Amino acid sequence: MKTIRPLDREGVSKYELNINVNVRRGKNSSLRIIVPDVLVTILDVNDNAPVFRSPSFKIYARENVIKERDAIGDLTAYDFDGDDNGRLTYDIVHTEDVASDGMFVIEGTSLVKTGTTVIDR
Ligand SMILES: [Ca+2]
Ligand SMILES: [Ca+2]
Repeated sequence: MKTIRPLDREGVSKYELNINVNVRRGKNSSLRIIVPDVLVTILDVNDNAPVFRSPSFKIYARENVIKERDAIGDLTAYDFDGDDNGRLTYDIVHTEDVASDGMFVIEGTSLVKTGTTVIDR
C-alpha cells in the first residue's frame, strides 16, 4: 500500500479502509474477499513549533497590591502536535532591565510575581 500525498496527523490521524481481494475462478465468475476494517494510525512527529496566542502581551499589575506568588497574567501558547511533541514548558530567558531580574517566574502558563518585595512605581 502506498500514499498518494503526504500524511499529516494534525489533519487526519486515522484512516479506516475496506480492501477487496478478487480471485478469478473462471471466465465469467470471480470470488471476492473483503478484508474488513484496516485501520491506519498516523504516528506523530514534532513538526509544529509552539505558537503564543498573541505575538506580544501587555500585563497591567497594580503597585503595592500584588503579593508574593500572585499570578499577574496568562501567557498561553499552543502546539498542534500530540503528547510529548506538544507538551509545553515556559521559561523567562531574558529580562530587559535589572529591576525585572528575578522579580517574576512562570508557573504553568501564568506569569507570577516572586519574592516578598512589593511592586512599586
Ligand atoms: Ca511541537
Ligand atoms: Ca505532528
